[in-house]
Amino acid sequence: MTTANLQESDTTGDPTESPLIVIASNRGPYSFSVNKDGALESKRGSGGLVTALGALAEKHDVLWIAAALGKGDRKWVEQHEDTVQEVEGIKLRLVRPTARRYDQYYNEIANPLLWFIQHQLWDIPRTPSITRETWQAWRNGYVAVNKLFAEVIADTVRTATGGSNRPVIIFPQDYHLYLVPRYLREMLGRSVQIQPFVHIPWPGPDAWRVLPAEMRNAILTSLLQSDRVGFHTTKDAFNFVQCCRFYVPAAHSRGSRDTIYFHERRVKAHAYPISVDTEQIETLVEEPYTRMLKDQQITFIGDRKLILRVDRIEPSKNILRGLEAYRALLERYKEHIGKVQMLALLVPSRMEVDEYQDYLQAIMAQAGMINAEFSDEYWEPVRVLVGENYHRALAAMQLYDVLLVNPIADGMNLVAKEGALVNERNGVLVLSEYAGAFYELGEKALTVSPFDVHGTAEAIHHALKMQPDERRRRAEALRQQVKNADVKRWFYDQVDDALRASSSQAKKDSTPVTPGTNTSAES
Ligand code: GDG
Repeated sequence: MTTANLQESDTTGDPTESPLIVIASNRGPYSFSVNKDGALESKRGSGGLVTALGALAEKHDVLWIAAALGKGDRKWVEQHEDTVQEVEGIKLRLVRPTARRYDQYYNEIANPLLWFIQHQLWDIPRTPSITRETWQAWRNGYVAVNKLFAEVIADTVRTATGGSNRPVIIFPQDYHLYLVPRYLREMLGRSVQIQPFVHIPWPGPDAWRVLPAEMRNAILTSLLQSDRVGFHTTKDAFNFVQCCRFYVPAAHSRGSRDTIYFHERRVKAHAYPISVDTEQIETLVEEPYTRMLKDQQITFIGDRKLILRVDRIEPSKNILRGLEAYRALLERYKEHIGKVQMLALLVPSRMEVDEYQDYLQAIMAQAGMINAEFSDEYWEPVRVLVGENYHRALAAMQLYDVLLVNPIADGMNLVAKEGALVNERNGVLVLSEYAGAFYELGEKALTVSPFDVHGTAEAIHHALKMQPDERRRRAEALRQQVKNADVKRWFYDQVDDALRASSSQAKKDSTPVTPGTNTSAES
């Protein structure tokens, strides 16, 4: 859908009003810091979600609500006295929980518990261990911060609509904000569309058994206060339906794979596969800085074949088994020795957490061992670059012969899509069947089980030996797939569905209710 028809859509009781779209996420599109003159400077944020929504919010009437993360953010909020401000075209308001509550919500519940459950990263005999502190963090941190988010969203919506009939669609993003739908419904009633999107995998009921029933039910029944819940794949949506059926007594699916009936309301679980901003990426690769980095990399690679990976330093990305597979490749197929170059571009993430530090140390040790075993005076088989540089990642993505994307679990994995879009060497994608991207790109990639180190080594070998015609055919098909469904489509498909539901809700509200009428938002 385009902006034009977004504004023309016949939506609620007052179709002349364009919708108010509210995005709520933990991390905002900008962060603020105090420069040496004491003034506040804004910096565009990083991460998949911001990459996806950033450009869109600049072009459309979107209001974004996020948490104030650092000192600069808090100063920005103080300066603006909790009002909405426009920053480089984005209307922004920041939520300000206390540092203690934020720490409990983010560092004790969202990341160590929910992320680990949804990526199934447990070492079950030892972790997780839900202690009294975890319960305190749940109640005083996660629940409280979600409630605060809902209060700020409700207040902002009331101010922005001024009691008019303007359609309001609220998109709470990701696992940090699972309880927002429940509180928003209590505060704003059924007049708004609430449509959360879950960016990470949603596993089936068994994975959720590690979460105590009170927490699990709070999450599920809150999401069931939404009008619709968005996921990357139909598998995630199906798993959500199964979890609700299994754990929530009042939830029924009536045989459906994508719908839950909860207290006579219908809640849809729908797949909206996220993608990349193709226009923005095509501009970035043309920038002189990216070109300069690309030239440097061309010199570094020489006439070797490039095996690339680009990831946050994150156990779910399966970087260690990727290195093991590379070692297995060099051991089994000696013909590649000296003829290939592995480049791992790793972006620091959650480095204050012990497990993440240990994981980086293990990666460096593993890479070091491969280099110790196979290098010669002219060749270093693995180069690991740790640091944040998106331009460098885009430069390398243009040059790979093989892109290795082998996560244990991944909501989507935008690197697979960016690589497909910008690569200039008809590179082959070696893709885990547990990345969300598998459902769109799997047929044109070489797919692997992330646990199968031998199979991954074989796939890399196959990719390196693939005939030029087949490489071209696959690369072209991948590129087309990404071009045909970019991030705008992801966003507008959700807006479209929400507007339709909003319109049908408005019609129902204006129809006298007779006993036995189905009160669902969609029929
Ligand atoms: C979560 C889900 C889902 C690379 N180097 C740098 C940098 N990048 C870019 C990548 C890519 C993005 O960051 C990372 O996105 P991913 O999708 O790979 O992974 P997550 O960060 O785990 O994102 C994921 C996503 O949300 C969207 O829903 O796909 O499954 O886990 O675009 O190229 N970005 C910056 N500096 C770098 O050095 N800023």
